[in-house]
Amino acid sequence: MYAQMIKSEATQDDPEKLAAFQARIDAGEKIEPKDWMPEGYRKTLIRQIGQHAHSEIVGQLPEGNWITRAPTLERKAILLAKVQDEAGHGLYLYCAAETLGVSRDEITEMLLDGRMKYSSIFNYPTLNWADIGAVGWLVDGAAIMNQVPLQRTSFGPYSRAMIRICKEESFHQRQGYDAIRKMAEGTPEQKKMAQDALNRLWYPSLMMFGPSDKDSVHSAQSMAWKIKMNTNDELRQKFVDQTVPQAEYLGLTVPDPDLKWNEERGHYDYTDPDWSEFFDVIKGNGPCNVDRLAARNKAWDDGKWVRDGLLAHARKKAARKHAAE
Ligand code: FAQ
Repeated sequence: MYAQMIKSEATQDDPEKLAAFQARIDAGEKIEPKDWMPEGYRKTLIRQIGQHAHSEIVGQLPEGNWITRAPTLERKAILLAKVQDEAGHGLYLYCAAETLGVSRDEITEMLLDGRMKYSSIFNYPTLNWADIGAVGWLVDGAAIMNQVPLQRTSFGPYSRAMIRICKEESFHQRQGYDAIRKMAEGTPEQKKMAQDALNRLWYPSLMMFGPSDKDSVHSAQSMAWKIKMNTNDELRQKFVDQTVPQAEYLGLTVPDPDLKWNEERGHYDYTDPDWSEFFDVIKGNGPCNVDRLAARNKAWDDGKWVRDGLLAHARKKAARKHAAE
């Protein structure tokens, strides 16, 4: 419904303004919040930035789950820092979305009542410590692959948020690779856990890039507006090409019997994820959708007294200032 709203409002824009706007995009200019923009551009950005922000926040849950059970003090400190970074990324992105005229409360409520999405990956559970390594390696690895090009996205505040986020994401990916390497080089039981984590998280990680290009409803317009810089399949292929040698280095096997290097294409041929599973997960039927939304709703409800207190304080301060003028 939200997507339909975007399309119908996009058609109401003045053709001359639309052409001038497109010329700015084509010339590589950044669009800033006070510039004229088509309604569809604004709404598409709110959808994508909002979904991205929600992913950072919901993404804290599967990893936060393991902070108290990290195997060493050092791993605990690293994981704690990483999970805090994700909260920071969410905040940068909510701020970027706010410049488009939507409040943080509004888009949070759209997440909480299911009108807005977050990344499908966070609807899969983290069952053991090897999963935490695999999340850093694969999930942050996929996130970086998607986010590095977004540093060049056409909307200024989103682009600037992505530059800061990418610096931290590369540390996240490395800490994950280091954790999974330790498991892969450990006892036979630890190596088995690392392989099992890769088996379960490989296809959900490929799903992070979105549906295949033929089923992607937003890619063409988003790429014309340079909101997105690549298609979903282009980035998925880059991720596969980068990750397979990393798995080989670890002595782990990617769970795809048809995976093979294609000399002619200069890329790996690989098997697509089960797209019916992907669409089912984004409809709310993944293994953890209910738990994730329940946890976010509880946090929102539990924090109401803090928000109310801060608002009351701000109102009182404004009233005092007004009275003194
Ligand atoms: N999950 O037409 P397209 C992170 C939806 S990184 C859920 O191709 P689009 C870091 C899509 O919204 C993860 N829904 O859509 C971290 C649309 O539905 P709608 C977050 C998905 O927008 C690591 C429909 O399918 N990163 O969190 C997914 O052009 C570790 C049709 O799809 C970003 O969000 C999905 N995977 O392309 C944090 C990056 N894929 O809205 C903690 C920015 C598609 O019409 C721990 N986002 N859908 O109802 C993007 O680049 C794009 O939005 C895509 C999707 C590529 C995700």
